[in-house]
Amino acid sequence: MSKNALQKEIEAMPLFEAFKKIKRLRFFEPSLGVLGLFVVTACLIGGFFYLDYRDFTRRFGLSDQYRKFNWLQTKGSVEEQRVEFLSEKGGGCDLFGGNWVWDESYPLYQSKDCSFLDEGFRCSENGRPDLFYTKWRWQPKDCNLPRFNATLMLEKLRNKRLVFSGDSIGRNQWESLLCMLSSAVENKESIYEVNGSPITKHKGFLVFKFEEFNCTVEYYRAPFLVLQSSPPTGAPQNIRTTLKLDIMDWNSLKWKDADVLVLNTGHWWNYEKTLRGGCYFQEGNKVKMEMKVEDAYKRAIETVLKWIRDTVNSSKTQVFFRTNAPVHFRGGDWRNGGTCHMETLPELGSSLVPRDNWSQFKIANSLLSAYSNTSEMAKFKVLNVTYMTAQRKDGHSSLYYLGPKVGLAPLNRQDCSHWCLPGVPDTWNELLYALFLKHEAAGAGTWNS
Ligand SMILES: *[C@@H]1O[C@H](CO)[C@@H](O)[C@H](O)[C@H]1NC(C)=O
Ligand SMILES: *[C@@H]1O[C@H](CO)[C@@H](O)[C@H](O)[C@H]1NC(C)=O
Ligand SMILES: *[C@@H]1O[C@H](CO)[C@@H](O)[C@H](O)[C@H]1NC(C)=O
Ligand SMILES: *[C@@H]1O[C@H](CO)[C@@H](O)[C@H](O)[C@H]1NC(C)=O
Ligand SMILES: *[C@@H]1O[C@H](CO)[C@@H](O)[C@H](O)[C@H]1NC(C)=O
Ligand SMILES: CC(=O)N[C@H]1CO[C@H](CO)[C@@H](O)[C@@H]1O
Repeated sequence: MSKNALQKEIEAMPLFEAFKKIKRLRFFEPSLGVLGLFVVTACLIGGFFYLDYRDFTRRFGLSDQYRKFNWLQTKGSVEEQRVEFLSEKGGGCDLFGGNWVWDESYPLYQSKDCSFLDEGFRCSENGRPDLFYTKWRWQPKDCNLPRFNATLMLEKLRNKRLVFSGDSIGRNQWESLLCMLSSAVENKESIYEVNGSPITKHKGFLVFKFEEFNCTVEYYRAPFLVLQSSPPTGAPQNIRTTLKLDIMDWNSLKWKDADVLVLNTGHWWNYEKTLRGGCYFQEGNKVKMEMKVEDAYKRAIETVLKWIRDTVNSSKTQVFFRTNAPVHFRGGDWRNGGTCHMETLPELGSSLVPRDNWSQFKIANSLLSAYSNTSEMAKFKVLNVTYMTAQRKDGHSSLYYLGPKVGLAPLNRQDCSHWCLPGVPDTWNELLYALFLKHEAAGAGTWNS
């Protein structure tokens, strides 16, 4: 997108027009201009809040909910009946079925207090005006999650390695956890990348050390988890690279000895990011020219699951496979003007996983359920965030990913796949925290929770 086109886009916005007019006014008549700016700003801000609030109460019958809540309080509330997940009785609870509930005590941190965030996730600092998206807590239906305690988690991670491997949504979650954990560390200088690499736009891997606790929280970029490399010699010219569906990414050598490992893959398994760019699929020595993306995706997940079974020492390593986080482009996708910038509230009633990549969700889901069921594979846990996350169309970076200096992104170039921080990935980490503590309490090596 050229600068001119961007400029045009911005000029198309009435809000900017208004500000420009005010600026001109100010040029001629300073005091009147300042007053005008003040009044208009006040009206705009007031308007945002008024509209949001009305929308909010109307759509979700908040007043009704409060009444219900009061009634429940006097009759012995549902909250009280729920067991604590970490208690002995909480063991069988499904953490992934539940609701988003409004909670004034959120978010868990502020982005301005956390230096471990890509600019692209700092939505509020980049001009996102609403904050509702930071205020939702996940409430499982049958039990209560423990409140996140960064100190406790760091103590449990002492002398350990926690590794995230996957695509940029995995990076999103990793940065969220860095912020959540660092909120408990007074001396921020004591948290650093071991090779001195900067966090922004860095490819490859990053290893952050929490010195006081001698633990590292690491991220490896591996959008496919399996190996992407040169094609075999003699392959046709249009093949630039191949994905070896039966071989893990080379970095997996570094993942397998982690104490906690969180894997994800999904967003890159589409035509655009593979075949279109000359990246074909390979099994053994053979390039499978005809293989469809979905079949390749299935093969790759199988390879990952077999690697967990055969290579990872489950007495040492807790493995989590995070399911895909749905995207929320309304009326298109990232190339052709799909939007999500008007979404300020979750879809509380239902969990609509978008049709788009439904087949992909189904593939991962059926494989993961089948494998996680068999006793020999009870070596990993599914972080089953797809359904809960599908409700959070309000949580994306949308127009607010370019940094405070550049300003808003053009309306037709929105990011409705990554997530603002603080925000939705914090919740994935609260679930990770709960499962991690449960496992620690049970004694390492057992998944009998
Ligand atoms: C968090 O955990 C630490 C270490 O176990 C403990 O001392 C502290 O009281 C906990 N904080 C809260 C708010 O529970
Ligand atoms: C720090 O943790 C690593 C494992 O990540 C361990 O090998 C090492 O011995 C620990 N160092 C100290 C001083 O405990
Ligand atoms: C697996 O990890 C445990 C705990 O760290 C260790 O005692 C055991 O020797 C490891 N097993 C193998 C085969 O490496
Ligand atoms: C994830 O949760 C959904 C909804 O509760 C369920 O239908 C699905 O089978 C679960 N998937 C896995 C892999 O556990
Ligand atoms: C997993 O096991 C449960 C009970 O053990 C069974 O009800 C369920 O159908 C199984 N799921 C799959 C996908 O095999
Ligand atoms: C939005 C998105 O990623 N859509 C993809 C879903 O999967 C199909 C088939 O794999 C692709 O063609 C779409 O591009």
